Amino acid sequence: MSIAVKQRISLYTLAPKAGLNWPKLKKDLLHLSMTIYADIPTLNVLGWKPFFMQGAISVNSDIQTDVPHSEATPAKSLRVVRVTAVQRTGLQVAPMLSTGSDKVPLSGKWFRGAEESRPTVGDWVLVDAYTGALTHILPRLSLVKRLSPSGGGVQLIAANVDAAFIVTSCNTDFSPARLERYLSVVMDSGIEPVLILTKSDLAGDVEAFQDELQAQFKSIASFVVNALDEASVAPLLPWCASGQTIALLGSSGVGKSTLVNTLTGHQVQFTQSVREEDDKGRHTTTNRSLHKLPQGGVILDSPGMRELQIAEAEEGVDLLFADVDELAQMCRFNDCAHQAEPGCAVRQAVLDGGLDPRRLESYSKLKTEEAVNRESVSQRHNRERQFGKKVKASSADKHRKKALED
Ligand SMILES: Nc1nc2c(ncn2[C@@H]2O[C@H](COP(=O)(O)OP(=O)(O)OP(=O)(O)O)[C@@H](O)[C@H]2O)c(=O)[nH]1
Ligand SMILES: [Mg+2]
Ligand SMILES: [Zn+2]
Repeated sequence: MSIAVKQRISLYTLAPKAGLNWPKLKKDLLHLSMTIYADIPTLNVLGWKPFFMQGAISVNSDIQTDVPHSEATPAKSLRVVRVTAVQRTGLQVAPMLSTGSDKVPLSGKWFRGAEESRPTVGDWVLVDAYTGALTHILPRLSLVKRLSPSGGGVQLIAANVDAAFIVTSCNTDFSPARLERYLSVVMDSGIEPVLILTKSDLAGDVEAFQDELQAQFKSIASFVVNALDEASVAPLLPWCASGQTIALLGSSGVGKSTLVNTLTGHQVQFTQSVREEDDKGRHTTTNRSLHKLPQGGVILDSPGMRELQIAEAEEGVDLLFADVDELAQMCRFNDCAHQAEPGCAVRQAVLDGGLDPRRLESYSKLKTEEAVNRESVSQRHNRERQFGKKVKASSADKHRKKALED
């Protein structure tokens, strides 16, 4: 099948006079004349969805879907691939390019600008078939991010995720407040959350964990499993079907990589025992990576998180605490902090026994944290935007001068 509507733009001559960003426009025009090759059956195995085709069409509507990925394409062409890992020097992608490489180096421009404009694991991207360079990131269906632990901006964790397996264990790692952090981030992006408690085989009182899960998160799918045992993780298989992308999130040592190994049926990820004295893991996995599942979906392993500070996840917090949010609408003051204000419907619900004080504490904490972090991220974005404008202006100026000299 070929979708062939060639687009022509005659701005070549107008651009410099109109003060447009000439190098960028030249690059955009170049891509408009490059056919995009998307081997859909091969991409399907990696979690492709028709949604992503829209993004490809917006780059160039000339798309060839009947050329096998392994076949070489003309020099003037772009290939659709998925980012399976991000390394310091570039990306690892699948399927492999016809050059025989699965590496895509990243030029400096991809490290400038807001974090959201950089590629992350799970992204569908376009790569120049001739130079192997990354040209576009296709619009995302979802994005998991947190406040960068190094401070300031956000850190991207994964893109285009359908379901998140939020993993903790039947030991001291289990904490409803910690799970609420993960849930806020995941729900903010419209990703389906699934709570998984591992190490059921090691726990003295599994029922106590099960009861607590039910009491705190009854509307969210949850499972208590032995991650080492295939039969025990079988209830997770409905999320692993073709076209699905699952992200594993949780602290170090909870068994994320163990789940990858059991679900894929292969020892694809290295695992390591936890410290006996406090159940803490040894940060065994250090890179995010994508793995194919026998059921047709793909699963993303990631390093255990020391801390998940939320940012830009206001909607997620409101969704997770929809009951508290609803009560808050009934408070006398619309900026009620639910502390000591008169007419506070939220505190009243706690007094009446209708709202768990722990949930109120968690809600208030996450709301405040999210607002503070969102503000700091937005200030950083503004600074970067200003800086970007300055760089662009000086580069456009240089090109204008050069055009006059020519
Ligand atoms: N008995 C038992 N051991 C488990 C279970 N899940 C994980 N383990 C063990 O716990 C240890 C840590 O598991 P990993 O899979 O490496 O943990 P991880 O979450 O990937 O940790 P990081 O890579 O550090 O983030 C390993 O020794 C696993 O064999 C389980 O359900 N039962
Ligand atoms: Mg691991
Ligand atoms: Zn109130």
